[in-house]
Amino acid sequence: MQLKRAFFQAFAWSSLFDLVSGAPVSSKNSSSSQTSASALPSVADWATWGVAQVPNVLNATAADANSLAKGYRVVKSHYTQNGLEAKLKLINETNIYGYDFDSLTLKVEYQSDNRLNVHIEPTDLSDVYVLPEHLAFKPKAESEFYSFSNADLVFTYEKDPFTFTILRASSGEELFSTAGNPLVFSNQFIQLNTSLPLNHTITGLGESIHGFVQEPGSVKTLFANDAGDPIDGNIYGTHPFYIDQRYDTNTTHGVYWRTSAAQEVIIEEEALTWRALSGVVDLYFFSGPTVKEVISQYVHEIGLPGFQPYWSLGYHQCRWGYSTIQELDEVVKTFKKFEIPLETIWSDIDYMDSYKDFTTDPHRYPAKEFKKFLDTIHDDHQHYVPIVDAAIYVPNPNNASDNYTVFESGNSSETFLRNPDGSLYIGAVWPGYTVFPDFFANSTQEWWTESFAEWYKTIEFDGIWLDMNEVSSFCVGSCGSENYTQNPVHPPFVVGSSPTSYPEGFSKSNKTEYHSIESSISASSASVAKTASSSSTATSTSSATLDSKNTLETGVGNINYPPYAIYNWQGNYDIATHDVSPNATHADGTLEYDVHNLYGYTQTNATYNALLEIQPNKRPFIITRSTFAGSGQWAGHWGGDNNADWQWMYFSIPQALSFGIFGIPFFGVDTCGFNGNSDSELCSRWTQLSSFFPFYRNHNVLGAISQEPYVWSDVTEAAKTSIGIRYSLLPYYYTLLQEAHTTGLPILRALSWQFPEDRSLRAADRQFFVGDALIVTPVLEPLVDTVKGVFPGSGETEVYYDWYTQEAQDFEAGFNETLDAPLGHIPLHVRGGHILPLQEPGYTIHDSRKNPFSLIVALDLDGYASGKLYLDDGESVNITESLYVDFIAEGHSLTSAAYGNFNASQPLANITILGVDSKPSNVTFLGEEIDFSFANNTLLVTDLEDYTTGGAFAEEFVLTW
Ligand code: MIG
Repeated sequence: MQLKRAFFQAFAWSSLFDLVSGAPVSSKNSSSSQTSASALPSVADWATWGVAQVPNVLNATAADANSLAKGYRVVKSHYTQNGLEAKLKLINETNIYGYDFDSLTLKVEYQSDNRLNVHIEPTDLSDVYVLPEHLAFKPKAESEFYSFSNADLVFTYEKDPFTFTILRASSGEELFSTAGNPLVFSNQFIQLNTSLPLNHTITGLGESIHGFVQEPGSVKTLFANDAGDPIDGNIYGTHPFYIDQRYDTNTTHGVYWRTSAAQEVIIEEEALTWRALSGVVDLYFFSGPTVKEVISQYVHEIGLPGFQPYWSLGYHQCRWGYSTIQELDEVVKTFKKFEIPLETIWSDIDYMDSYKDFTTDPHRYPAKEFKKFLDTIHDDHQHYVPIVDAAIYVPNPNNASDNYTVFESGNSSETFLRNPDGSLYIGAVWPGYTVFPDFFANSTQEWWTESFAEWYKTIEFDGIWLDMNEVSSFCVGSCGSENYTQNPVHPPFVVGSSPTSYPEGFSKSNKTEYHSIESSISASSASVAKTASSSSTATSTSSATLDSKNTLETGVGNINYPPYAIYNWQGNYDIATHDVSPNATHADGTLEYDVHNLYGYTQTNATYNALLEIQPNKRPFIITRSTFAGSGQWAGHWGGDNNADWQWMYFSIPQALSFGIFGIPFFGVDTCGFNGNSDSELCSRWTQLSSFFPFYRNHNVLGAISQEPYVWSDVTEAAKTSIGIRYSLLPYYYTLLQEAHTTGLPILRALSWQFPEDRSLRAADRQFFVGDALIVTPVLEPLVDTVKGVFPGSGETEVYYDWYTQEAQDFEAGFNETLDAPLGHIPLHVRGGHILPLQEPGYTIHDSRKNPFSLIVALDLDGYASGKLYLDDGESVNITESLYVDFIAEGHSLTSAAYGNFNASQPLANITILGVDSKPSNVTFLGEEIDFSFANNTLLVTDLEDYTTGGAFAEEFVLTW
């Protein structure tokens, strides 16, 4: 942990809060009941910031469990039909961060040739939370008896003290070994420590903003948290899974700890320490041996990604601050005016009546006009997705006109989280005092479904955006319990002031504008500096006055202040800051402490079920903020509150690659940046980068200057170019969506997955592949017109073609090439050996799907290429009609073979073949000689429509040259 960096981020974080505080709310953005926070009863300071903790990793004098604990010894063991079972006995009580369990049960299960489970739990389970199977899939043995002969993973152990090692049978290599380190297992602290080889390559472990590889020195906190994308801090989701790519043996394995506990992982030069604050040890090892196999093996076990509807691949526009339905309508019209494709228009919390879920503001978004608007966009084959927050407003019981049926019906069917004494847990979010749906309670699904169904009668949404589901609460504890009759209160800060920050290159690229706003910029940096120094004083004062709340307790332990303080990226590091507190209690008695990381996950599941109920044969489209292992089954994810700065644009790449690992391939970030003002250069580059991400949405914070692609002419042009490329690639993207859904393979792929033998690519995260065929090399910095990129194997085994010129590039393997990249141009290359199915772009996905197909065949150095296409109606859940097409080019001929019953009636227009040695003497299609053109080793045939009137792929075809 780099202390300096941590402090810097604490400043950034508090300055962010500063952005939304202090200034009066502009009338444009305020809702009827919103006013300055100071005028209303609000929550006390402690209830906002929590109680100061010293995170263990920042405490130089903290006890080191690894050197103090004595561990366990094996007292009894026996083999089972697919592994081993043993009793472990505590050697000596040390009770460092919790009360040690005296007796443990170890179960080792060989589940398949490539999967092994190590499960350790206290023999007496009375004070332990064991994650039930109905909440998160528990990988199962493939058969009752395991033959062991083909196992690639082997479990070995030492008895006294107990340590264990996982070996790879084929190489004898140690993949995971606790040798030399005691197992620590207490009621509030579990620790495993494995050795790692020097120069290891660890990826995964989310969610946080970081470079792709988790380098030594990283502390990863796994605790769902509403924090605006601090570098290395814990943010919205939790993914207790890592991949260990070994270059010496060219093999890769993965490790998953199936737990919902708060965790911390510390990565060092030669070790990885994994800590959890509750639960049991339930480790799964996946043997790969390739990275892609590891990902696929893991994702199969946590739940394959849901199949997104075809239209989800279109361009999405969103912002916080579309304050009226007229404004929303204007945005849609302006897109059309500028001929920029718009598939989906989104609403942030602006549409709500005083921020209450399932309502619309009667003045700014009157239901009648809202409906008219939705009818129009639906007629135009466009889509609408509104935000839904997790918290539910609690009306003032003393004010009869303050009624809110969503609360009343939820409350009467007991669907909300409670305090330990059984009263409602009342926190605070945008609407004021709020309660939180308890997705463990029996009646919650029905109430949640009903709330959506009822609302759908007036607002015909096409998908749902789930926010604030970490679950976020602006105060510590049940702060509203005593005073919720004083509602409405609002967040302890006021929203809506205009950011005065701009991206790094702005002062140079926008000299005139910069000079005219310079004074406000320097004023804002002065205020940031002030916040910084005051918060540093605050930090030291509070740690000096820190009371010793983090004490040991027996039973379930000290829930609110666990003895081991994790490095939680929030004010005072308190785990109750800015989210529902650990002692909030679920209907079945489960404490939020044990399942905090599952809140968004269970809510996403319930939302998926609700949408299916409303439209049983339409694939639910959900984007959710908080995710857990398996959330991909129901939703995609966006990268949260990033900043309109160049580095956050870069971070979107490793974040996307990581979410591919986590089984959530449908990922994208707030294009052009959320916090702060964007500018035309950043927005142009970002719009082009995001056009290659599965989820492509522009989103902006309240108060920031507009950043729709029509705002700056440079961006308009850049957007048209790259949206055009994306839409022409839709059949390729849709095929990748289907592949992700059926195999778990990510859509965006790291260079190190595509070329696993090349160590120089281990951390490459400024470029990425889309599927296997395309490599994107975006500009990630201001004021440049070139970009560097690597093209693995080039000139040796590989050839890459420039997308725009279609010419084979004279690149050199292992060399950092400099590519031309003037503003508005994003370098894109096709890797030889692949065939891309394309379709002529239209304004919407619906229009695009009506246009003719075409193919790009990029031959490899041996004149070979292959590719595939998947098609269906794009929205059914139960798919009864589908089409699979395989393409192969070799020996101067291209064949297509289709099977399936989906009728893709659009004809084939063109075929382009890249890398043809010399001009052919003739070209035939379906046996007939046809016209062609040839230049720069590219063969182009056009006007194939007449031959394919029954549909491009209805008949198998052969093209020869
Ligand atoms: O506390 O709904 O990440 O995308 O614009 C802020 C307002 C709440 C956080 C989301 C962001 C959204 C914002 N929300």
